Amino acid sequence: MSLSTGTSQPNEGLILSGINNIYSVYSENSVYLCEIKGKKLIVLDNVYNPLAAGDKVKFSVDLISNTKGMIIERLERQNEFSRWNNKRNSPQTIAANIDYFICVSSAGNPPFRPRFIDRVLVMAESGINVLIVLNKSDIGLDDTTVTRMEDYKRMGYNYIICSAETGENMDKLKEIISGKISAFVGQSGVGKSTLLNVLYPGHELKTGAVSIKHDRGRHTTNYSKLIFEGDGGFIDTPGIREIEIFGIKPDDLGFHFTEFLEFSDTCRFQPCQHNNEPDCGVIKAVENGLIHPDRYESYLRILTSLEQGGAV
Ligand SMILES: Nc1nc2c(ncn2[C@@H]2O[C@H](COP(=O)(O)OP(=O)(O)OP(=O)(O)O)[C@@H](O)[C@H]2O)c(=O)[nH]1
Ligand SMILES: [Mg+2]
Ligand SMILES: [Zn+2]
Repeated sequence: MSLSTGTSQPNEGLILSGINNIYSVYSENSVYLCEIKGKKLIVLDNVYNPLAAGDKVKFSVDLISNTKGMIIERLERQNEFSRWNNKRNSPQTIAANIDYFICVSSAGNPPFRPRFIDRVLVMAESGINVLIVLNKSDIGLDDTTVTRMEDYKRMGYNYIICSAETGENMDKLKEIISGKISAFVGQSGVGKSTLLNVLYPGHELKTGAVSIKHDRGRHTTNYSKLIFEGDGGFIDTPGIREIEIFGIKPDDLGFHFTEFLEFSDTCRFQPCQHNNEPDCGVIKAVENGLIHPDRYESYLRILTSLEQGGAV
């Protein structure tokens, strides 16, 4: 047998983070800095940044340094949360193989944006548990915000209203995610890193004032990072301005709005895009106050983008 390659037999590892195509790969209590062999993983043609925090990979260790390696293959994902990256014109996976997707929003500063949550819910695969977190409750909640959260609950999504600042309901959040791998995702400034610093002290994740970030369009957290904690772990991610939807046919979009389902059966046309069609059960439900008009507006906006964008 030849040992001339200078690398180990392939090991299995877990991607903790990736910056400029250098990935931190965790395996058996060590972390290796790895590149992708040949710059492109065969199964993942045309995908910008084909690896995300939480991905499982096969990699070989460079036997001379014993700290570096080459990623050979990405192993099958149990689930993933991805969006379309307009700048790169390609899908971008934000986190993979997660138990809980924590969609973080804030009661204010930056303003509560249910449309962002709607887009997250459309993109979240059925295999992912989504928890909606409304942070910064100490700022004060208006009635419409609370109503929206109750509306999500009726659709089958759980939510927690909390404050990293005062500690309100932080114990409940901790209870839900402990022992699990969770990914904290949301707009910049909603408090993802601050929440994680309260939930898991000791990692000193960087946090930053909202106003400066808004002015400069910068994010305090600048790359996704998986950190182990007890039997689980968490992924802190950089703020995202928008979730661009992709991979859904316009005819199927209605199936991703769970509260539409009980009404879409009665649409005269099947399939129905619930847009201009006569005798549409969904439009009737909106008119009768059974579907929130803002959810329907989210639906129409995404439908338009799917029809125009071609990112399907
Ligand atoms: N009033 C109030 N402010 C909070 C709360 N949680 C976080 N903040 C503040 O909000 C600002 C942004 O917090 P970060 O944790 O940096 O936000 P982030 O979501 O991680 O932002 P990015 O890393 O840019 O995506 C900081 O000034 C925090 O102190 C809260 O519960 N209440
Ligand atoms: Mg952050
Ligand atoms: Zn319809």
